[in-house]
Amino acid sequence: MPDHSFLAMRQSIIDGTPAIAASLAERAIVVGTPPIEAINLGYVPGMHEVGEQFARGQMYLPDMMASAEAMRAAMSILDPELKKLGAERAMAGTVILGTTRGDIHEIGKILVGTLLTAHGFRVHDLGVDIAGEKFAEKALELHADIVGVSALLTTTMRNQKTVVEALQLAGLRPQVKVMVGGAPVTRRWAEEIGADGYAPSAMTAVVLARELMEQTASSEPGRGREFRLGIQGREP
Ligand code: HCB
Repeated sequence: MPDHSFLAMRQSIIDGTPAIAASLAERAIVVGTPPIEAINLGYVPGMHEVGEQFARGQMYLPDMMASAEAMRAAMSILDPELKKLGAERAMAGTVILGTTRGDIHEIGKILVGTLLTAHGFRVHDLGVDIAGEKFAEKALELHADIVGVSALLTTTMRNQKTVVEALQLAGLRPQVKVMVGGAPVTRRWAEEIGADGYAPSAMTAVVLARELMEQTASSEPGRGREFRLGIQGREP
């Protein structure tokens, strides 16, 4: 796909125009652009620009909401295409995803869920503003291998720690790995709160999830069998 198409996608996010964002996504599919390229080279850079303009006071909350709507419109077209890849694969592991308590940012988390699904993981998305205990309850119910916690605000990232604590309290910590992410989150923060890993993007979240499954497989041989079947597909 030519560069100007990616620039148009980026601009549709900055302008907050869902109809244009969606029609560019449809066009991308028709011309055979890999959905992940459209996301990474077109739409996500638009979202980053929006964040920067908001920080500089050049954009306001309603503008940011319109941009989020445009992103969702594009994702609603690209998401099913990405997920089709996962349907052809063996199960790689079960992941519970959610945005932490007090935080309603969901776009990055949805993207992580889509790519994990595309790479054979079974994903259960709890949504936004989720308390630590809810993560633990669902992890227990679905025998999750990994819990992925998103936080976009410096004020809510500390709630990622409450997820680790809730899993500990439920006695699940030995078998459930925790990965954290979100704009303000760092590897150092992940270490500080006792998480098993940090991923700065959806692509690296897939790589990390696979590494975490490998760790589980080597510590519990029977449990990793599905994962080893699952990694036979295309690399992220
Ligand atoms: Co929001 N917001 N926002 N916001 N927002 C940010 C996050 C700021 C950085 C903007 C800024 O000031 N530059 C800022 C936070 C500052 C801070 O705390 N350091 C901010 C603020 C201040 C606020 C409000 C407080 C504004 C207000 O009300 N005055 C408010 C808070 C509401 C709340 O949560 N309680 C608010 C509201 C909103 C919305 C509702 C308008 C909208 C969200 C809509 C939605 O998600 N449905 C919004 C948006 C869109 C943003 C920005 C512009 C984009 C976020 C986004 O979608 N990024 C964001 C600016 C920015 O982040 N640069 C801004 C794109 C995705 C693809 O990236 O980082 O989320 P991502 O996810 C990546 C990555 O981190 C990783 O993979 C993802 C995919 O590649 N990842 C994981 C994420 N989670 C992971 C979990 C894992 O386990 C592994 C990897």
